[in-house]
Amino acid sequence: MISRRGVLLAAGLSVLPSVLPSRAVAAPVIVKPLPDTDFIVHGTNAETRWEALRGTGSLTPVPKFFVRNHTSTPLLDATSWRLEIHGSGVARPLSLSLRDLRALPSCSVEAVIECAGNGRSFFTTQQGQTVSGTPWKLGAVGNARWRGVSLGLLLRLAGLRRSAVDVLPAGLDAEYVTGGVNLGRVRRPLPVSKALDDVLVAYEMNGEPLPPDHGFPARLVVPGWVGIASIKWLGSLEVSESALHSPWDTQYYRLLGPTYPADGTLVTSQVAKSAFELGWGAVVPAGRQVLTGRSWSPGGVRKVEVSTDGRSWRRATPVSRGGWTRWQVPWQATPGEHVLRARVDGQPDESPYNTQGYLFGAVVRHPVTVA
Ligand SMILES: Nc1nc2c(c(=O)[nH]1)N[C@H]1C(S)=C(S)[C@@H](COP(=O)(O)O)O[C@H]1N2
Ligand SMILES: [Mo]
Repeated sequence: MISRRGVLLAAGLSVLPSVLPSRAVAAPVIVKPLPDTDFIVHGTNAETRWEALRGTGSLTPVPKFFVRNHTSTPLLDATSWRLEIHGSGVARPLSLSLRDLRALPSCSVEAVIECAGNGRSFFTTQQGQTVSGTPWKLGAVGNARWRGVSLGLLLRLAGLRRSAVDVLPAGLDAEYVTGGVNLGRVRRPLPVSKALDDVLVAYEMNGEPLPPDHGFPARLVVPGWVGIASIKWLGSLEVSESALHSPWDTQYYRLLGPTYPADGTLVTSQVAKSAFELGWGAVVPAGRQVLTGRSWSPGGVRKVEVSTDGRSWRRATPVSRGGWTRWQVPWQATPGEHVLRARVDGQPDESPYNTQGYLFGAVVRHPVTVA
């Protein structure tokens, strides 16, 4: 990528500090390294390779955690950063520094963040349907321990009014321009009921300060809801007595298509999924193997089953629980082509079609070669 400085230099202009944006400096789209062994890159986004999770614990190591950026990761200055809480729904607007935020009582939660479009490519490869959006396999998901301040506490400190209905968190990354239209800051409304339930303004991920790609210095973590709810690089929270909207709840993140109402159905919770810790089309040695994988569901994981023969199902043994459940199952692998399947309570064989390919929840048929 050519930096802004590079563009200006190429145009023969001198670069004065005053022409550079004060809040963010030019940076690559994603700051952290994206080794091919750990990631599949899709434009400004990178999904985790499932085989890269084998042998790791329940928490996704931060260097392997998927990144979904509408534009690029901003490098924000922690000392000048502020979180503004304002709007008709609060009696005492607040402007908090990172130090203020860190001085408040904190709590932590282990939670999965998963893109609404995770698994989208299977609408096409498994169901023969055409959908728009990033063709993720199953790697647009990660599980971390997040620490921060309860959003409910912040809203109460700001004098939340009983009449407040919606909260609109907005990011400090660049405005999102698509198809020649500027949609403004990445932002998406959240009803006050969810905001008061289990939402966190997080400044730590797996015990370390949030890294730039995952929202430094603070992001929202909205457990159980699609990833877009967990706004990164949080700069403001508008609280309102009337409904708030943005293109991220009116245009995107709606289920649209023949079986949905004309203006679509809003996407909020995720759906259950399962994945093997194996590459797509992996080559597995013949003989006694242990298949490992993970299942996750906003409703919790009870029973996980695996099929290795295209017909019958066996119970997998849970290895650990938490944001997701790790499991394993023995397999006597015989040479040839095989299709592995894993399913968690009630995972269907087919996902309802929607034009933007959200919420793929069907059992994925995972091809492997035993050699
Ligand atoms: N400000 C901002 N917040 C954002 C995004 C973004 O582009 N900008 N992407 C959202 C989407 S679509 C997802 S799936 C998650 C991804 O979080 P991660 O990159 O930390 O994995 O962040 C969400 N929060
Ligand atoms: Mo997403």
